[in-house]
Amino acid sequence: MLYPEINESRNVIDLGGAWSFRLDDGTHGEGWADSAFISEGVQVPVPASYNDINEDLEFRKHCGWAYYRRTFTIPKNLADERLVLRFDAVTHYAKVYLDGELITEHKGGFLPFEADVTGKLVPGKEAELIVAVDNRINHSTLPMGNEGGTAFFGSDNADVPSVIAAKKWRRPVNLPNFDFFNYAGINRPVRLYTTPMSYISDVTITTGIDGSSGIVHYVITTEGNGEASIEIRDGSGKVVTEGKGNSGTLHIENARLWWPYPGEPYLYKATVRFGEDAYSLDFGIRTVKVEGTRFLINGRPFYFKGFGKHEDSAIHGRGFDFVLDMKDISMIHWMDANSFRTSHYPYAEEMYQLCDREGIVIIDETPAVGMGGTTEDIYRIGNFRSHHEDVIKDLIARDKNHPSVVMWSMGNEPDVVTYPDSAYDYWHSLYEYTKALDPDGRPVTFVCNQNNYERDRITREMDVICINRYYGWYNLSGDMEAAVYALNIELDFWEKQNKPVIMTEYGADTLPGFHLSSPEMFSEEFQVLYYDTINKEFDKRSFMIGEHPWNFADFNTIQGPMRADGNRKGLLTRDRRPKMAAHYFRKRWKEIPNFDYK
Ligand code: BDP
Repeated sequence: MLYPEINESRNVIDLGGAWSFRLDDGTHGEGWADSAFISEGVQVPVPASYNDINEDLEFRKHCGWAYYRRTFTIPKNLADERLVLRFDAVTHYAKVYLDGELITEHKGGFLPFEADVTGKLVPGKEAELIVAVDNRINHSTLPMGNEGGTAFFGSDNADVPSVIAAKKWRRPVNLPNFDFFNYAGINRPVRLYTTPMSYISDVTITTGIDGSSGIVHYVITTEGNGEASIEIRDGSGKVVTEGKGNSGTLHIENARLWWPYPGEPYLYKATVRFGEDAYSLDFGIRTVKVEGTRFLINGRPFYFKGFGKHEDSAIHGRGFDFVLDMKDISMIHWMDANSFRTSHYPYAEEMYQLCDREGIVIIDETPAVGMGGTTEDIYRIGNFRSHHEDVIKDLIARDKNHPSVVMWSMGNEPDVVTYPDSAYDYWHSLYEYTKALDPDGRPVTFVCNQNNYERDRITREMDVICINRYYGWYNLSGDMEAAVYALNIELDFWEKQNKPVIMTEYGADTLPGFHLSSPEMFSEEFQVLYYDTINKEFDKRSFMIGEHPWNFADFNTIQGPMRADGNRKGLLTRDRRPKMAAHYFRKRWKEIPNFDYK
């Protein structure tokens, strides 16, 4: 799906701002949209999560539908244009009403969807837009919520009659089976864009390298009548090659490649035309390949220095925050990191555009997190397979052209139940499905939790083995000697698989300003000791091709006895101030080059 663009043939109207908003009061039920009821509510900003905008506790703990409303009039001079309403992300389920008519609905809170409203939205006449949003999570949603009242943290599942009774008695609550706050609402921009009536609906660009030439394969998908063409310019605006027709292969002599920073992340601009329509996109020439225990970018072995991240900030929640994204890029450069994983859902498209330009490598993850949370086999009882496939399809359709995206992650940490045939069949077939979809043939992985790696049959089948391990934190807590002993036993196992391994999560909760001369858990000194001890082991193993500490920054999560003011494993605080460990990594990563380290 193309990102909305303003250019010679297209217009974009931003529908952000203050919208009327009301939480469902439980009496109206699904999909109900009543202008008067919503208008009596409060004003909230779009885009943003609604949870931290208002002091009423209901905003934070709401479970169910909420309604947004605004009116607008588009200019009369758009009368001959095709009009499309685009929602970049509504979390988690959306029903959209234009002048009372349900025009589209969408499941999944982290990917865009659109509705063609040509003929429905009359230029010059006021229109009413209502968006009903459902934040409920369960065994059919991604991310997944627990059913049956199971809490993520704590010993809430104990066999205590009064607790069991209270769980049945209480109002419905969302019980995420994942460790980040279930921020909801219209989290990313809402825009109306125009195209001519005959238009470009998609562009796919993949690249290769042949000696000093860059090879560019393109496919232009169109609707209506016209001739398709493409023109490629270099950074100075000079046309370097062009082609005619809906698909083809072009060559760029002496091509400049896209390299991760501090290499040059060189971008070319492709301008595609079809009839009256035009669309431009930046792309990079680069290749990605796994060979033995190496991850090759442009044929050279790359070492991942970076983080698991979140889209999370004070007040905005998970709402699109461009200022924060830019700050994060700056902090990534400051720490000499070169990559991150979009744990645990696809991020806003603007972040990928920034990473293309800034030379930051992305492992792009779906929202398949929290799969489990039941003593039963989730693959047999859950109803999520087709949704998972849709999400992968839409993710690749959205992000396929970004040079920064080098690998797909199908999901994070399904519960330990990765051993039975049902789990194997699920992930194995999903891996093949994902592989077949990507025109760029990127490696595919899924991220495995701390489990019985000997019994696990899925992780070892991935192109890159991605493991989250908390030796010294959740187990062998505080005992770094024992943690390293255990880690090495496991690394010996992975060494035999002859595949590249990335530690996609490891970390320790740390309270900034809490100092100890003899490092114990939660102190800044312990966080440094923890990382320093473990990193020394990675350095000894050539198949360990990346380290992604968990997490880039502290983040908000569900309340519970294991979390005080969120998850505190950040190298940075939530407002992006460095803890001691950030300085530690900054020093370490300065010494580790992007390429040929291993
Ligand atoms: C991992 C999860 C991550 C959590 C982290 C933690 O992948 O989402 O935040 O543990 O507990 O298992 O800090």
